[in-house]
Amino acid sequence: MNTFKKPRWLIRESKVTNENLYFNRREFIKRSSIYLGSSAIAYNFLSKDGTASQNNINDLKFIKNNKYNIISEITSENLSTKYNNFFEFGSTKNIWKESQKLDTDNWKLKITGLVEKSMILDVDNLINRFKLEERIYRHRCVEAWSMVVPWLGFQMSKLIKHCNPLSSAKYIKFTTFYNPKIATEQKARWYPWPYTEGLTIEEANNELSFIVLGAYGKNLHNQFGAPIRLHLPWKYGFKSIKSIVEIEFTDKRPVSFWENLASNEYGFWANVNPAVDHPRWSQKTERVLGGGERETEIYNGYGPEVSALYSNFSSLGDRLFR
Ligand SMILES: Nc1nc2c(c(=O)[nH]1)N[C@H]1C(S)=C(S)[C@@H](COP(=O)(O)O)O[C@H]1N2
Ligand SMILES: [Mo]
Repeated sequence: MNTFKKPRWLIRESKVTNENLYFNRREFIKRSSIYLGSSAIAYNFLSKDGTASQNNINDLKFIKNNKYNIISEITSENLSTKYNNFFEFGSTKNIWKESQKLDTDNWKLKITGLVEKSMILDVDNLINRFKLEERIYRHRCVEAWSMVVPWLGFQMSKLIKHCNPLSSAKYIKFTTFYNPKIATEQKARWYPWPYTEGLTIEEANNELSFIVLGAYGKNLHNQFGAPIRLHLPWKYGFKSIKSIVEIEFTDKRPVSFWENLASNEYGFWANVNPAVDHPRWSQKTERVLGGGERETEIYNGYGPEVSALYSNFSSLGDRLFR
């Protein structure tokens, strides 16, 4: 069992309320610089070895969204950035050095498919338009390990609105970059590269669906899926696709990378549920990065936010959770 211990700095920050979300421009600049300062204090003590060998890691401005701060210990940056799944760079957890080869400068995000007008956005566009907030989310990998990360980003619903999807758009398909020259695992022909993922429009518009551009107060580490990834805390980790180059609105349900490889093990929905085992292992508990074990919760503990999405889906049975 996990003992829920609040880090000291979180208790201090908890004085800050949700009002901070409703700010005017001047207040934003003033407050965000305060957070910038405090984040530097908070995360530097968590990370013992420097990040000097990693690309382009700079502090970012953001506001805290305390609505989603879970009462649990944040995984130290040193652990969460050294234990990653990013199969483009290798099939072990130790890909952080390999992933530094990814050049994230001048990254373009294409918006395509069933939208009023296709668009190309860049990272600065996104940050300037949508502003960054910090959300501390639980992450539960289908392999039964978990972590807690302070992500920086914005609610996906804001981006969807900006894209003006047509009413015929029912799903969103996300695609990761394809560049076998630097991501050498992409030379393996038996994988259906590039990595893709999908959501229904309703799921993508849920308040929890988060476009991530940073973590631990800084812009995103390459191994976390720089410069743009998703985080969907109620779903198994493989749905949270990294290093996104394209968001396509479509009327067909996308077939994701893992579903394509093994649809009986990794389905489209992949909602966390301790009661539905993976065909090869139990999902009842999870190994917490940094130590300990905890009981896995349905929807990874986010049922209040997301269970209504699935109230008419009982006919899917276990498919909803695999
Ligand atoms: N493009 C891409 N996205 C990906 C993956 C991947 O291999 N490639 N792995 C997924 C899996 S299985 C998990 S658990 C998370 C891991 O995220 P983390 O390395 O930030 O912990 O990313 C997901 N997104
Ligand atoms: Mo995963």
